[in-house]
Parts: sequence; structure tokens; C-alpha cells
Amino acid sequence: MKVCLISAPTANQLDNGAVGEGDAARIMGELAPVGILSLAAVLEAKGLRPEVVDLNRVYYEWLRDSNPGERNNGTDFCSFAGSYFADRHFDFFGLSTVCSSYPLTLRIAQELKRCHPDSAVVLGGPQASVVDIATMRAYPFVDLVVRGEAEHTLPQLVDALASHSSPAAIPGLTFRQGGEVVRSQDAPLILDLDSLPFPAFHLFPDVRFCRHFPLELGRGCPFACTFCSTNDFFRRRFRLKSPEHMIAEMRRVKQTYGINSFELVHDMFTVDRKRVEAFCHSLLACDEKFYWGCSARTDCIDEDLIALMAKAGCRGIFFGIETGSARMQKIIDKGLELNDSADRVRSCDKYKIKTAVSLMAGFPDETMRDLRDTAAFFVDSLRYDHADPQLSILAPLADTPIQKQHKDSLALNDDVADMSYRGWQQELQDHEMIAGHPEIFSSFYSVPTPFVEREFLKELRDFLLNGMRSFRRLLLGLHQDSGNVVDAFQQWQEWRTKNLAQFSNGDRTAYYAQEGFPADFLEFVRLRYIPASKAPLAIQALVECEAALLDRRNGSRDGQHNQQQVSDDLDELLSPDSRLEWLPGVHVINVPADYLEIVRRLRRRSPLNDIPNQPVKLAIRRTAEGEPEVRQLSPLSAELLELCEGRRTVREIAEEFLLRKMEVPGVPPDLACLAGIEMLRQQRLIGLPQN
Ligand code: B12
Ligand code: SF4
Repeated sequence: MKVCLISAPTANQLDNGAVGEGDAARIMGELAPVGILSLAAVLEAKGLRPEVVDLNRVYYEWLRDSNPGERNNGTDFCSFAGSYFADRHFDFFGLSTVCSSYPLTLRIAQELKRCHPDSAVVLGGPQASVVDIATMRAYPFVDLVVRGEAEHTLPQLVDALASHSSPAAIPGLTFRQGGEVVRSQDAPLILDLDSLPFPAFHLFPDVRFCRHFPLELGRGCPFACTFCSTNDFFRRRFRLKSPEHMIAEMRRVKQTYGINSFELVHDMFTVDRKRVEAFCHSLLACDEKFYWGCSARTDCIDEDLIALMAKAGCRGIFFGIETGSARMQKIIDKGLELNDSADRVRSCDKYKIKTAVSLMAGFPDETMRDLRDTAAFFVDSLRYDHADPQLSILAPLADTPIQKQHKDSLALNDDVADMSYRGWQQELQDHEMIAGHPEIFSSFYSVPTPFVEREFLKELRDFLLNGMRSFRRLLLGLHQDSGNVVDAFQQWQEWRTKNLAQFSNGDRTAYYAQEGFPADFLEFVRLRYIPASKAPLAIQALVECEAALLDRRNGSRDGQHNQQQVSDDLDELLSPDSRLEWLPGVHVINVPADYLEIVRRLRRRSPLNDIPNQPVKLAIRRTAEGEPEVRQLSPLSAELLELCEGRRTVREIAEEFLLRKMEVPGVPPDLACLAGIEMLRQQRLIGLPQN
């Protein structure tokens, strides 16, 4: 049997076609389809030589090689994929599926059947598994669906097909029998995950470009949140690979690829505290240092465990908080105590663990009050530098309680739930498929939201996500000053209706994503918000700082300072004749109030209204990675930084410093000057010009 396993398309970051090969390979590597590779390893263990096709890569090649005109001219990706597979002959094509790209996957499956009518076209993965019957009834080119975990089912199926025997008795299959689509019994769960072979990463070359290598840690979740499909798919039986097994796999990756940072795949790792501790202790006892990220619930973790995880190399945790409303927590059966959730985000920040604070809006029962609570949770988490809040609009995943409850009132419009819409450009055929089969493509529909207008919901989501990226601290300041960020958002909506013509007919999501939005918003804050603010000085200081950072981001140059090469190498020793210069991108601004104090108060949620009028200077720059850096300068540092302009030597600066009679009590002026210069170098504000 010649078997070809095909990943589900998931790389929406490639969409604009402008991504270079290096970045593309990294993106695709990090999206390595662990399920497909696990199946390939099982087949290899049986002596087969399966091939793995990464549809993300095929898509990338199509984007790269076709010109934009062609792309819009009917030569869509599906036909390209069809010609890609036309002269690749296999007996078995197995396609993995996920809701977001299911229409596309089905169209590719149809192409495969057209080119290779005698080959078996089989679907598996989280989406096909739950809409198996409806899919096979609607699409005759699908021969079979393998439901659920497939490491035991697939080899049996391949054997049956090779020997032309009936697969009917194999558990975990959906197939046609006498004109009917029928299911065999469910396949038993794989209880001992250590028994699975190491995934066939050698069949997926892009994996070597990963920053964080994906390794499966376990399956199943005992909880039953109403929007989630995991407990349905991997069921509620929680399983983990043993620490020894995980560490052996991590070592193997390190040896083969030189990568020691991992994305440990499991929806919910921290169910059993003892097992998390055992994993951490094993990592600590091991002679190599590994870094890793995982998923957790905030009620299955506490500060002690977080501290241990950080020590054992944990650098990122995905927290599905879902809603900031205590009422909605109960309705969606998530049941988190939100104060504790906030506290876990704080603890992670303390131990420098990055947290994805994942929130959703658009639940059917959600009122404006609930939405305000979610927006507040989102913005409150910005107080922690290591927190990365996310907000998406609910997509009713097939076969989840929420989808089943609302299946007769799902709506399809352009305002689709974004969970499944992002990414693949949809062709007309996709729209037709989706419109014709809500039971198969439910995640492209929206559930009714009777208490909140969907346009409002969507705009608030776009505002918060882009606002966080462009003016993180200002957003927090506005939230704190106005009482809830939604109030500030509504004022902005009012202002932009009167002042921004593009809002009447444009694509709002596109508007929020482009550079004009932060500039417009800062103007709104200056002209409309500050005059009525309770804390005008603090907000003004925040606006000026964000404006300067935006300027840096948009590449505006600071004339003379950026034209030359300046070294920030701290090993180069200074002599009296060393010339100094500002490092490229450094910019100094005046703000009307103590910025450090404002940030302190934001972190503690203390009032901003009594911040005194006390102008300070800030040195601002962006790191090579684009991260903003803001330093409040003491009067001495500000003076010295000014003296470093114009390529003066250390000696010249010291002479000028003495003339200006700057005093540091108890420290001789020449020493104070040298120490100040060294500090500015350490802070990466000045360096030695290279020419
Ligand atoms: C890692 C992950 C991601 C990664 C992507 C990884 C990748 N390779 O592309 C990222 C973070 C990008 C991601 C994004 C999204 N994800 Co996701 N993701 C996961 C997660 C946590 C793990 C996937 C995994 O590797 N599992 C481990 C392997 C072993 O399992 P598996 O892939 O399911 O494979 C097994 C079986 O399914 C089967 N199988 C799989 N393929 C095939 C093919 C054949 C032929 C056969 C026979 C069998 C078979 O056999 C495999 C071995 O047993 C799952 C949840 C989960 N625990 O699985 C969600 C999950 C797959 N994601 C989900 C969703 C909804 C999304 C998003 C739409 C979310 C969003 N808000 O945008 C996006 C869509 C991405 C896109 N742009 O299209 C849902 C899918 C639900 C559905 N009905 O399709 C899941 C199940 C989460 C959930 N709880 O609901 N995701
Ligand atoms: S959302 Fe998380 S905790 Fe809830 S059922 Fe899904 S995986 Fe489990």
C-alpha cells in the first residue's frame, strides 16, 4: 500500500504571500502536524513507507509562485493542489481536518478523487470525526472517515484495504454500506501513550526551523466546557506521557535538531498536580536544560506550582479563561473563580512565565455587563508585562453543547465568528458549501447574541487587540481612569463617527489593523478624552510616550542619530578620547508627570488623578525585535545624555559636565560623570560610533 498523509491547512500567517522562505519555514515548522506524524510513525513501524504532504507548504509555494492577478483569476489554490497531486500516485490519501479549513480540505479531497478514482480518500482529525455522517452523505468522494485517535485504527484500515477485505469490523470507522453511511463502534482510547512511537518528524523537514518544537504531552480533559470539542474528541479520560518518556523525546529532539525549547501539546496539562510536580522534578534532575510551554486551567495551578514549573524551564502557559464575567463562567460550565485566575496571571508574571490569557466574547447569554467584565479582564491583565491577552468571538464548533443547543438558530453572514474564518481566503465554492451545510460547517456561523449587537462586539474586539499592540499602557490608563475600557471605547466610537469619514463605509477590521488607527486614536485622546479626564496629566504623559513609541515603530528617523553605526558592545573599554553617540533609534521626550509613578500606580490599580505636575524626560527606543523600551531619566542622566550628542569625547563631556556644576552629593563630579556615562551605556542609550 502506498499511503499519503496530508496535513490540514492551518498557516494563516502566510496569507499575504510576502513572507520570505526563512520565516515561512519557521511558521510551517511550528505548525508541524503532530497527529499525522504520529500516524506516519505507526505505519513505518509496520514496514510501510508513508509520505507526508504539508498543505501549508504547498499553499506557500502557490502564493510564492503565482502572481496576485492569477490568484484572483480563478486559478485558486485548490486547482493548484489538484495539479500538485495529479502525478503523485498513492493507494491511500488520508487528509487531516480542522474546522477552520474544512471546506478547502474537502475541495482538495474532491480533486484527489477526480485524479485518482481508484485510490481511497479518507478523512480523519477533529473536524471530520464529529461531522462524519453528514460529511459522507453530502460528499460522495469521501470514501471513509476515521474517528478519533487513529494510531490503532489506521493500520488496521490500511491492512483491510490492502487485502480488499471489508473494514466494517474495525472500530472507529464511518463508511458506506448498502447505500447508507454507518459507523462501527468507537475505537478504544489509547491509554498508554508511552507505547506510541516517536512521531515521524523526519518526514517533515521544516520542523528543524522551529523555535519551539511541538511534542505531544497527553490527551483528554475531564472538564466539559460548553464551547469546547476536546472532551468530545479525545474524551474525558485524562492521559499523560510519563516524565521519563517526555524527557527521552526532548533529548532526542535536542540531539537531532539542536532545539531545546518545546511546545508541549495538551489542552489541559495541569489536571493532576502530582504528575505536574513529577514532570518538573524529573526535568530538574536531568542533566540538560529544556524550556517549554503548556496549557493549564487557572484553578489547577497555584503560585508554588508556578514557581516549580518556572524552575523546571516553563516559559509560557496558555490559560483559557474564556470570560471575565463570573455569571458567564457558570453558564459555560467553565467555573473559574476569576480573582484566582487574575492572581495566577500575576504569579506567572512574577516568575517571568509568559501567559496567553485567552478570552472569548459572543456567547448567546452574554449581556453588556458580562462583556464589560470580559473587556476589563482583558485590559487588567495588561498590568503584567508577561501577559498576552487574546480575545476571539465564539465559533460554535460542531458537536459541542453550545452548537447543539443553538443549531436551529445559527446565522450566516459576513460577520462570521472569527474563530474559523481567519486564514484561508474563501472561494465562492466554500461559501456555497458552508451555506448549504450548517450541520457540517457550524463554526463559520454565529450563534444569536440577543443582548449585544454583533457589530459592537466585533469592533470592540478589533479595538482591544490592536489597541493592545499599539498603545498597551495607554489602554490600561484609560481603563483605570474611565472605570471600564468600554466607556472609553464608546467615547471613541462617538468621536470617530463625527470625525472620521472612512468609518461610514470601510472595512472596520482592516481599519483597526492599519497604522492610521493608533494615530487617530491618540488624536481622539488628546482632543476629546483628556479635557474631560479625571487624570489629565497621567493620560497626557501616557499619550506622549505612546506617540513617541509609535513614531519609532513606524520607522520615523531621528535625523543625525540614526544615520551612523554606533556600537553597543559593552566590552569595549572607554578612554578619555573615546567618542560617544546616541544609539540609533533613541529619542528623548518630555512628559508632564512622573512616568515611573504612573506605571507603578497602573500596576497596583491605584488612582491616577492626584499625580502631581512634575515634568520628566523619557528616553525611548525600540529593541531590534521591535519591543518598546522606556527609561525615565534622572536630571543627571538627562543632562549627560544631552552632552553625549554630537560625538563628543569622554574628556569633552567631563569638562562640560564640570562647567555645568552638576552635583551628586558625596561623589566627586568627575566620578559621577564617568559613572553616569557608564550607566547610559548599560541602558543601551549611548555607544561608540564605528566610523
Ligand atoms: C496545537 C493546536 C493548534 C495549533 C496548530 C497546530 C498545527 N499543526 O497546525 C494552532 C495553535 C495554530 C491551532 C490553531 C487553531 N486551532 Co487548534 N488545536 C491544537 C491542539 C491543542 C493540538 C493539536 C494536536 O497536535 N493534537 C495532538 C494530535 C496527536 O492529535 P490530532 O492532531 O487530533 O491527531 C489525531 C487524530 O485526530 C487523528 N487524525 C488526525 N489527522 C488525521 C488524518 C487521518 C487521515 C486519519 C486517519 C486520522 C487523523 O489521528 C491522530 C493521532 O491519534 C488541538 C487540541 C487537541 N488536544 O488536539 C486544538 C484543536 C485542533 N484546535 C482547534 C481549533 C478550533 C483551532 C482554531 C480554529 C482556533 C482559533 N481560535 O483560531 C485555530 C485554527 C488554525 C487555522 N489557522 O486554521 C480545535 C478543532 C476543533 C474542530 N472541530 O476542528 C481543537 C480540537 C481544540 C478544541 N478544543 O476545540 N491549533
Ligand atoms: S476548554 Fe479546556 S478545560 Fe474546558 S473542556 Fe476544553 S480543554 Fe477542557
